[in-house]
Parts: sequence; C-alpha cells; structure tokens
Amino acid sequence: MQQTLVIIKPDGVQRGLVGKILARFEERGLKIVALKMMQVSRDLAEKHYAVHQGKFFYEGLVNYICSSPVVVMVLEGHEAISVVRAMVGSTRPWESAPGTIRGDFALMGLRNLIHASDSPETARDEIALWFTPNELCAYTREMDRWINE
Ligand code: FUP
Repeated sequence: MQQTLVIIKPDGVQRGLVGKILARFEERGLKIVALKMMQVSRDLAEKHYAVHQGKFFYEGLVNYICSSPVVVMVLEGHEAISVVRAMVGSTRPWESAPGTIRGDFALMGLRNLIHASDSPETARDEIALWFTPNELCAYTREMDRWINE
C-alpha cells in the first residue's frame, strides 16, 4: 500500500479548515497512519523546500510555512500519492478544478492550503524528514476490507 506525506499549511490551520480537509481524505478511504500539529523550524522548512532553493519564491515559501503551525500527516492507501495529488488540485488555486481542495477552498495567490508528495521517491524522503519511524502507526481498520477488496 502506498504512503504519502500531506501538510495542511498555515493558511489551512488559520482558516479553520483542518477538519474539513481531513474528512475528505478519510471519506475517500485513505488511512491516517501518522498525524501531528507542529511549528515548523527554519531548518526543517529549508530541507523540505530544498528543491526550490535559489528560486525567486524560495524565501517567501520558507517564511510562509514557518509563519504559524501546520498539521502534517502520512496517508496510506491504494495509489495514495496520485489520488491525494488529484484531490489537492493545481498549484495555482484559481486553476484548480471544483471538487479539489484548492479548487473548493482557495482562490488566488500561492497560499494554497496544502502540500502533498508528488512521487514515490519524494514521499519516501518527505515521510522520513517529517516523522520518525515510531511515529507511524501500523494498524488494521475493520472497514478496509470494504474499501480495498
Ligand atoms: P505543489 O506541488 O502543487 O504544491 O507545487 P510546487 O511543488 O510546484 O510548489 C511548491 C510551492 O511553491 C507551492 F505551494 C507554492 C510555491 N510556489 C510559489 O510560491 N511560486 C511559484 O512560482 C511556484 C511555486
């Protein structure tokens, strides 16, 4: 089963959208295997956004994710990485389709509520960056046989 890292960014927390966003993932059948709220350190933000280092928006991006607490989670499920990316929507909220998280809750700018891993390699690295192995819970949900079979 695939795992992916999702961050509800400071605007999602500040706007009171944590519950609604979590509910979408749970309703889709994705399993929460790790979940925490945290204030992101500059060091962690720089590591997370290392791929964007040197770009004109990098500094603003790092400041933004450190500006207020985030909720970070690991979601597990069949094709979880692409499924979650599709649920999140396009990077630019105004281009995001209705029905996606960004398309339903965001409109302009690049305060786009949420981050989700974009490939198996990124997911593996991001999960290891944000969580220690013992923070991930391996458990069985009784309903999974209704979702997965
Ligand atoms: P996404 O995968 O949709 O979250 O988008 P990217 O990984 O391409 O970009 C990560 C973050 O960089 C986005 F959430 C917003 C920010 N960004 C900018 O601020 N300006 C840009 O021109 C591109 C991205």
